[in-house]
Amino acid sequence: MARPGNKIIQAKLVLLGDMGTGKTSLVLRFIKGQFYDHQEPTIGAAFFTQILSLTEATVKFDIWDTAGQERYHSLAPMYYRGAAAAVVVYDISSTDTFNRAKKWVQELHRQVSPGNQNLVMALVGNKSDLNSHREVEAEEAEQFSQESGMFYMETSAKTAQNINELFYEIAKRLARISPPRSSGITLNHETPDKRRRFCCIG
Ligand SMILES: Nc1nc2c(ncn2[C@@H]2O[C@H](COP(=O)(O)OP(=O)(O)OP(=O)(O)O)[C@@H](O)[C@H]2O)c(=O)[nH]1
Ligand SMILES: [Mg+2]
Repeated sequence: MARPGNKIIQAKLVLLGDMGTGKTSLVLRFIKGQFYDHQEPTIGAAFFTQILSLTEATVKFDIWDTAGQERYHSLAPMYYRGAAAAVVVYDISSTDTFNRAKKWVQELHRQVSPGNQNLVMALVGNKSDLNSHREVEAEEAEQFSQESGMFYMETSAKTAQNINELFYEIAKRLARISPPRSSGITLNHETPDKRRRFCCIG
């Protein structure tokens, strides 16, 4: 529930990353508190909504969970265009997925962030429970995220480690950069020349 007088922000969030890194699992853990050992690969994309209440704002997330399989790559711009937040996920036990994450970050920088300085970007090393099989050192990922204007977090959809923290951190950053309260209602529709990233109901 929104607190009286509290700012309401509607924000599109997109998850990107290689197949099998745990994007769907992260979202299901966050929204439903569930985890499946045999999560089905996503086809195209899946859509979820979730509301987070902070002291300073209520954030309504429209979450687009994209499919990591290469054959769906060409669909990705549909989901990251107009996004207020992008979460790029890799699996800490796979260097290949980290390299793929770097490619996603490059694509986001090319396609989205030049006209969108306020895009909140997170680099997520998922499957932190597989630490004994780690292939990507946290320091390397942290350094890459800093160079790329992102924040970095390691999560586990399996154990729930840092899942809520991840979405709260994004919500806090969105609240910080969202436009000041307005009296009207602006829906999150996209105009041909300028796609709005926020929706504020004062
Ligand atoms: N050990 C462990 N396994 C995980 C974790 N997160 C996801 N998995 C497993 O990894 C596999 C892939 O998870 P998904 O959530 O389907 O991955 P995805 O990134 O959505 O994959 P695509 O939809 O194909 O892009 C599943 O078998 C999950 O159970 C985690 O934090 N730890
Ligand atoms: Mg998926």
